[in-house]
Amino acid sequence: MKRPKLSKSHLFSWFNELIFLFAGVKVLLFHLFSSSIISMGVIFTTLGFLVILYSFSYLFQNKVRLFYSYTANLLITFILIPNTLYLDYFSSPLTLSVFKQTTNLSGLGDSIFFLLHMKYLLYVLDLIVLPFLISRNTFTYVKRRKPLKAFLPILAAGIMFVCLKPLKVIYLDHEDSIVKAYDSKDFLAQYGIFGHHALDGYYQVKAANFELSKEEVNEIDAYWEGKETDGSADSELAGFGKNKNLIMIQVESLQNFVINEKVNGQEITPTINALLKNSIYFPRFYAQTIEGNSSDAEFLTQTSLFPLKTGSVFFQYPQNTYHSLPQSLKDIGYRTTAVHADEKTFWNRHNMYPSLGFEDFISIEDFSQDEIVGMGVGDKSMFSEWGKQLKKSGEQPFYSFIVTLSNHMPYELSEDKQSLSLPPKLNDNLLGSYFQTVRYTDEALAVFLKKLEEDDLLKNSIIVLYGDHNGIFYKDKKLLEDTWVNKEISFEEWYTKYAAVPFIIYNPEIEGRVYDTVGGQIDVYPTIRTIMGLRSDNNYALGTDLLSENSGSVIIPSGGYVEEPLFISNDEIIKGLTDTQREIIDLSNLIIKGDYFGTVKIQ
Ligand code: GP9
Ligand code: MN
Repeated sequence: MKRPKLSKSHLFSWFNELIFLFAGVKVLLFHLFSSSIISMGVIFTTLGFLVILYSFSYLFQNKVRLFYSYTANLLITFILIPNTLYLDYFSSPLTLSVFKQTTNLSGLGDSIFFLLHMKYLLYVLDLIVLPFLISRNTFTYVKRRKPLKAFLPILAAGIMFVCLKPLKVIYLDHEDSIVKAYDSKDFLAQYGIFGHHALDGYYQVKAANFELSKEEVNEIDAYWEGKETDGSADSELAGFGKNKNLIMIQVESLQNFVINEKVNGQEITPTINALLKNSIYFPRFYAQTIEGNSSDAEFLTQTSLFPLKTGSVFFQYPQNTYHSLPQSLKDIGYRTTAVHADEKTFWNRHNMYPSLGFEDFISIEDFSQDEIVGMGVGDKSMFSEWGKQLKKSGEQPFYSFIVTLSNHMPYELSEDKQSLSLPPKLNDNLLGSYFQTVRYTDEALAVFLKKLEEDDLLKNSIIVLYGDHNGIFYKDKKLLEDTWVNKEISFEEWYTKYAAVPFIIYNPEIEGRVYDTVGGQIDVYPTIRTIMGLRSDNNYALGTDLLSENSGSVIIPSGGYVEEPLFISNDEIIKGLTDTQREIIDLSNLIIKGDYFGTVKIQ
């Protein structure tokens, strides 16, 4: 049977659907152009948003209907094009905070022509052709007498699609949040571009609507006023670092128990052990990170505030004003640089670092990438390339904050990079692998120190080194007992000897000394502030100067590396926190959420 030929008017009755089909194709093009992942979450959420937009077209008729759909398509195009360019340039999709941090946009402005490609014409082709076709043809869609009958079920279908992924995450995967974000591309990878903007908008509005009440401001003010001022101005190291360069190295997963330890007669950390001869060394120092892992450690040491109890400060409050170590150094003329040889968008560092006061951020993209270990550039290449760069830049004094990466779970290192010969018990187990990567990072440090010495930078620099958090956890205790210490490790022993991370302050002119004082990452800024001669008339730090006699305890919040919070002092380990200790963490969360330094204490 001969099929009836589609009449022209029949064909144009599908015009409206065609407009949305084009919009869908453009989203697909966006994923191809920007090499963004197309996961099931992306497909369902994007389809859902498109269907919701489409459902509203049932409320209009004839050309008004087409006008509505055309506008929807135009809007989508306006979302896709800037995101494509921004992703190309910054490897991250646009967020509302980008518009607050205009430095990012001006960077793009200079290169906009360089970023435009002919292929992007595909984004606008339909927008050019459609008006022409619409105006040349009659289009009839008479609104149904009861438009809600079509609109409502289609809208419901759209909403259902949008909800599919969140429902799966909560009810099937039993996660407590619909999104787990480690990278600023994660919303996009999990929920597509519309989902990304919806989630970003939700978090931004939530953050913007939080305002500190008068009582809360008073409470924070009273805390600073009541806080004992750091009492170590007369410590022999107070002001020792004045006008010297500061190099702070956050070592991934470095625990204290490997220091001065040998395996099969070989030192695990020969470089660090040698440094101790000219360092003040805190072996009873603890990580206080929560859900933000490395990024929380960075936050703690640079601002002396506790991280958020849930989620990550780097993601949720990158636009705040912070009272921080880099900012204080920048204010007195230091050149401040953060170095982390992973993608710059990882943990949203590219947005957070400028707010912390870092003028430059050197990330994986800036390295030759000739040696990749685990998640990014190997520490040896990183230290060697950055070491060369430091002198070249010629600017002194500088503050260089370096975050290492190679000693990261699961501690995989190719055989040619392994220096330790391990006993059979440690071969092919987590602890043995950990020793190998710790040793690799320690050797990388030696490369860096050698370069600093050659360039005559060592004497004029204070070098600070600490571990960001544990790499071998309480849950791995059995492994340590069976393959390393050959005896049971008690809870107390674990927390006094194994859970600590090192904190070391080195300069060739310092006389080596071990401080038994208990401390934590929150104490880094106040301690370094004293050494760098940065004492100011305010005392905006929740931590304590570890050189002062007020120090000697640490609050370890739960959620990161301990199951229940701990309070550790020079002579006891207490499970759980008192109300006063909890209140300090709450106070810190208020300071962050209310942007206290940006809205109350404008500096
Ligand atoms: C990578 C580094 C990873 O950039 O932050 O460390 P983690 O946060 O997983 O501890
Ligand atoms: Mn880490």
